[in-house]
Amino acid sequence: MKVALITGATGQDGAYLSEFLLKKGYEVHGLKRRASLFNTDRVDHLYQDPHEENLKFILHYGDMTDSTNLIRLIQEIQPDEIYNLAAMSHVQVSFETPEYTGNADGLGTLRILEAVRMLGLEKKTRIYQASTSELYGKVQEVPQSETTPFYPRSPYAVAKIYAYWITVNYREAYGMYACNGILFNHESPIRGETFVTRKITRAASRIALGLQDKFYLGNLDAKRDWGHAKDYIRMMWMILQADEAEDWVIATGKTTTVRDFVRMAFAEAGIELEFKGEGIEENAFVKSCSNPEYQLETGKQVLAVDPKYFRPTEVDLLIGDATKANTKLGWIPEYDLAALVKDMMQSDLKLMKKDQYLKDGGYRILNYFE
Ligand code: NDP
Ligand code: GDR
Repeated sequence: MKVALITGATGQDGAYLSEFLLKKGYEVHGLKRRASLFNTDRVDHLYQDPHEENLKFILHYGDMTDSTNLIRLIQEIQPDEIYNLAAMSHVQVSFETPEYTGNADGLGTLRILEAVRMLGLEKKTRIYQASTSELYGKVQEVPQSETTPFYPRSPYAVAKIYAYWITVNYREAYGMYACNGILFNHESPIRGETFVTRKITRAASRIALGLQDKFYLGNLDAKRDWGHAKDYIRMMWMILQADEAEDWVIATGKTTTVRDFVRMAFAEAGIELEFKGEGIEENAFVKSCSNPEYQLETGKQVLAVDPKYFRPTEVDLLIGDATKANTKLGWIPEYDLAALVKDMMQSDLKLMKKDQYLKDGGYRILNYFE
C-alpha cells in the first residue's frame, strides 16, 4: 500500500485528490491548518473517527510556514508521494499579503524539499509541486507550453516561480524525483467562493432564485483556459507515476473571456443576458428568461463592473498547450467548458435553495460581494 502526504488537503484540489488516492488504495495523510472554526467541509465525507483502527485518511495539524512541523510529519509518515498543494492561492489577495504569500508558497516548497533531503528520503519520496499558468503572466507566446518563458505579474506568481525553480534545482542537484505540474485554471462545484467562476455561478444561482439582485466583477475581458479540477487531479497522480521526473503543462487548449463565462452560467439557468457599455461603464441586463421557475423581468440589471476588483498588474490571456501530457502520458480531459459550467450551476442552484428555505423561514440571508 502506497502512502501519500497531501499539503492543502482541505482545499479544492486536495479534497478531490484525497478521494482519488483513497479509491486507488493509498493511505492518505493530509495537512490541515488550525482554525477557530471547523475548516474541513470539503473532506468531511472522507472523515474517519480517529479511534477506529486501520485508518486510511488521517489529517494532521500543520502549516507551510513551520519547518519543524513539516520535518516531524514527513519523518513520521515516511510518504512515498508528497503532493504539495498548500498555498495562499488567491492572486488578488497576494497583492495585500505579499510577504506571507512568499513565505507559504515560495519558502514552503523549499521546506518540503529540504525536509525530504534532510531525512534521507530522496530516493523514496516523489514530490509533486503545484505550479501554475500564472508563471507565464504577461503574454510572451501563445499557446503556452513547457518551453514558454515566464513573466510573473503578482506576488503570488513570483512566489510560485521560486517554488518552480527550487523544485527543478533539487531534482538536478540531488537526483530527487520532483516534478512541476504547470496547471492552468481548474474549477469545480467546490471551487473557493472568491475565484471568478464560483463567484459567477453562485451569483447567477442566487439571482435566478430571487435571493440577490445583482453582483459586481472586475475585468470582464480577461481570458482563461478553464478545465475541471477532477480531470486535473488525475494528472497530478499520473505525473508521479511517470518513469522520468519532468515538468508538465496541463490545460484544455481553449480560452474564454470572463464575460462569456458569465453568459454561459446564466444561460444554464435559462437566462439570456445583454451586455452594454465598456470598461467600468459595462453592465449586464436580463434579455429574456425562459425558465418559468424564475421571475426575472426583462431589462433588470444583474451585473456591474467595480474597479475594486481590477488587479494592479493583470494577466490578460492564458491558453495552454498540453500536447506533451496528451502524447506522453495519455492524459485527455473528460470535461469541456460547457460541462464544467453545467456541473457548477447545477450544484450551486441546489445549494442556494437551502438559503431560499432559510429566507422563507424568516432567517437573514447574507449576500457576499467579495
Ligand atoms: P485552494 O485555495 O482551494 O486550497 C489551498 C489549500 O492550501 C487549502 O487547503 C488551504 O488551507 C491550504 N493552505 C493555505 N495556506 C497554508 C499554509 N500556510 N499552511 C498549510 N496549508 C495552507 O487551492 P486549490 O485547491 O485551487 O489549488 C491547489 C494548489 O494548486 C495551490 O497551490 C494553487 O496555488 C495551485 N494551483 C491552482 C490552480 C487552480 O486553478 N485551482 C491552478 C494552478 C495552480 P485552508 O483550507 O485552511 O485555507
Ligand atoms: P486567477 O483566478 O487569478 O486566474 O488565479 P481568478 O478566478 O481569481 O481570476 C480569473 C480572472 O478573472 C478576473 N476577474 C475576477 N477575479 C476574481 N477573483 N473576482 C472578480 O470579481 C473578478 N472579476 C474579474 C481576474 O482579474 C482574472 O483575470 C487562479 C488561482 O486558482 C491561482 O491559484 C492559480 O494559480 C491560477 O488560477 C491558475
